[in-house]
Amino acid sequence: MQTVLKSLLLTSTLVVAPVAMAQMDHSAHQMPSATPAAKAAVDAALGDGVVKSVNKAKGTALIAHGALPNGMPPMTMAYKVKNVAWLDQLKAGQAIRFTTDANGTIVTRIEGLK
Ligand SMILES: [Cu+2]
Repeated sequence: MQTVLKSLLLTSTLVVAPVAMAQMDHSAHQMPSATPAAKAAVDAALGDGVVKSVNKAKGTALIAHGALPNGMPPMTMAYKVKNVAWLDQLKAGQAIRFTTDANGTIVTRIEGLK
C-alpha cells in the first residue's frame, strides 16, 4: 500500500512539473518570476532614473537619468509620458526604471506601473 501511494505521488509530481514550467515560460517576458536570461534581456532595455518633479499641466516628468540603452548620456530632462495616469503615481525623489520611444523623448514604460 505504501509503495502504491509513493508511486502515485511520484506520478502526480511528474505530471504537474512540466505544466508549471510551461506556464512560466509562457509569461516570462512580463512576470517577475522570469528566468535569469529573460530578466537580463529586459533589464538591458531599461534605463535608471530619479524623478525630480512632475508637471501634470504639461503632462511631463522631469527625470534625472543615467546613461540609457538608446545611447543618451546621463542628464536631467523633461519627458512626456505615454500614459498621463503615470504622473499621479510618480513623485519627486522616486527611483524608476523606464524605457523611451525611438526619439528618446517619451517614456513608454515605467517598471511597476501600468
Ligand atoms: Cu536624456
